[in-house]
Amino acid sequence: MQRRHLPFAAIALSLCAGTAFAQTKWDLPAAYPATNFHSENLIQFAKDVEAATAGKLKISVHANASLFKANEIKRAVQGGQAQIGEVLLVNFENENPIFGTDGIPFLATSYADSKRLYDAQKPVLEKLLAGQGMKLLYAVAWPSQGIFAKKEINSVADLRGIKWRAYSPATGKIAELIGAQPVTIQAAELSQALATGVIESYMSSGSTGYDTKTYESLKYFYDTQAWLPKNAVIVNKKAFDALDPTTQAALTKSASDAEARGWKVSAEKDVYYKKALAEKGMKVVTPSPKLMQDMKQVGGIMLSDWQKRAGPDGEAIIAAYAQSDKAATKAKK
Ligand code: PCA
Repeated sequence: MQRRHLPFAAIALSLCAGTAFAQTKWDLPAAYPATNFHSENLIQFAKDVEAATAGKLKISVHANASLFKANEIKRAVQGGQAQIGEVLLVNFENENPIFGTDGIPFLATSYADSKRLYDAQKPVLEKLLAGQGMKLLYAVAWPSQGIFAKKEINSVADLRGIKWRAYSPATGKIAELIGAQPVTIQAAELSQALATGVIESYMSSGSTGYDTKTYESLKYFYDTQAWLPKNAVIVNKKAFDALDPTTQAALTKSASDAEARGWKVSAEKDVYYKKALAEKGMKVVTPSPKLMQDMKQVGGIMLSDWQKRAGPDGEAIIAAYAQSDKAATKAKK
């Protein structure tokens, strides 16, 4: 008679598991070190989600490109190998120029402007990601991008021929325009590339300069404040849709909290890391007018090139951004 009873027991167990104990586990690959402020924010986000869902949704953060490399994370989320992930949007500009909106030099150089640019970009970005079976949960800007260099630089001519680390199509394009030699290296491999002399210069934030101990290899940081690229946390649409509405709401609420917290921390860290780099012996320099003029010229070329590639969607973003600038200026008066 045992054989007749067993199935009932199995059904009872699975019913039980299906209600009170159902836990969904998600993996969240990320590309930056666990101590980076984006990663710390992700960990707080995961904690918030777990608390808000009473343990129903558990997100494990895999920092430092330990699960997928920076450039593989987006595809992993799209294909469902990871349910959720953090990507550097500008890394995907070759796929669609819209991803590169926040990598155009001197289009948005402050946190306030970057936030407005994000607001302008968001509807297009959401549509683009939706078409790829994904959903944007939140995005946070990196601190502004400056130039790390081995030697003193007074104009872009001083960068000619040097080995230049690129992390995105746009940072590779800058190298091309200034006559440097681009080598694409993601943050997880940057320390090694610096230590072995594979690269002599690059543009990034003080945050990455600090994370990678750039001060051990390069002496200068030119604070050009050229742009603020964003990390975005994206989720696979099917994985999201499989959650019950309460869990979905808890996830999006925690995401919007993480976004607000992230932008605030980023701005604080922008100041903190420049000081920290100086304390580690780096020269944190205000660029010469000539260097700024040269870099802005590069930015101008890149903006018009981007506008050509980005078409009507790009136009809509630039128009919305300009419109919000007028509104912001008016509000100040
Ligand atoms: N750090 C990342 C991207 C932008 C930034 O500030 C990096 O250098 O890879």
